[in-house]
Amino acid sequence: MNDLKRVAAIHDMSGYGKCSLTVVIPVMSALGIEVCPVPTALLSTHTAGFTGYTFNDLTDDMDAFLKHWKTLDLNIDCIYSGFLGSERQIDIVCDYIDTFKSAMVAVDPVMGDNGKIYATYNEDMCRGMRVLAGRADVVVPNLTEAAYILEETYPESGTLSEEDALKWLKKLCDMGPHTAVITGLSDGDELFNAGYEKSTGELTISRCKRIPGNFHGTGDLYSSILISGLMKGDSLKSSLDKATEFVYICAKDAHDINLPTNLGVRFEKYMKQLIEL
Ligand code: PXL
Repeated sequence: MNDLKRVAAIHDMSGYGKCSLTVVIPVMSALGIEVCPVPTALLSTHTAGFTGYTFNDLTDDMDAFLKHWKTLDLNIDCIYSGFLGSERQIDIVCDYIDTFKSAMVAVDPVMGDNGKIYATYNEDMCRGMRVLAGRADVVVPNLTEAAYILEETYPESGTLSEEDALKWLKKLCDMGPHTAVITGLSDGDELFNAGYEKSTGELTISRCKRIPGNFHGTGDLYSSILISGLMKGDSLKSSLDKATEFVYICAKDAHDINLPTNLGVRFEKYMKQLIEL
């Protein structure tokens, strides 16, 4: 019997500066998930902290992948979307959701960071992302993305109290998802990730020591571990804890060796630990 869970991973492929598929594929595979990539765009590097990168939009291929997959006897357990390259891609992700009706839909609404939207995003895409987040079962924004989705003001403090995080998480779930997680909140010298499930109505918090620096690709790393856990039936608390701990290990490593933040973290060195967490 094939008991591997299978994810359609809808993210870009950036050649250098680890993020998206170069994180999603190794990390989810290590955690025992079969990854079927649906590349949204092909870039020479990611867009944060590099200039002059190439960007090849793969919207037509995403459509063609789905057309072909529809002809196969293909079961998808989870549709997991991340960085999208155009407004039409948001509609295509919705077509995947309509096709693989029993799949869990996990949306990491990769739109921005530190209160700012990424260079490749525009207002129409933000509107589309709101619609897509509403169709998700699980949504995993950082604070910037949560603010855009909820049309809330990005807090000047760059974070939320646990009490406000709960309010925002409930609002995210009011849009459709049964589970919402806001990543990268902070509280003094601690970082926390906050989760909420409609079914229990409880706030779930995972904490670690805050490492200075905003390391690229850690959002993709976090979501990939969290979603792998949820796909395997682990609890929200255990999935949040595992993702928080592993991202901490990788961020600490990057900080300790002064790795430039645009290069992504060295998760490769800690894969064994990831599996054993
Ligand atoms: O990790 C988020 C991300 C993914 N893909 C591309 C990006 C970014 C963030 O900048 O540029 C291409």
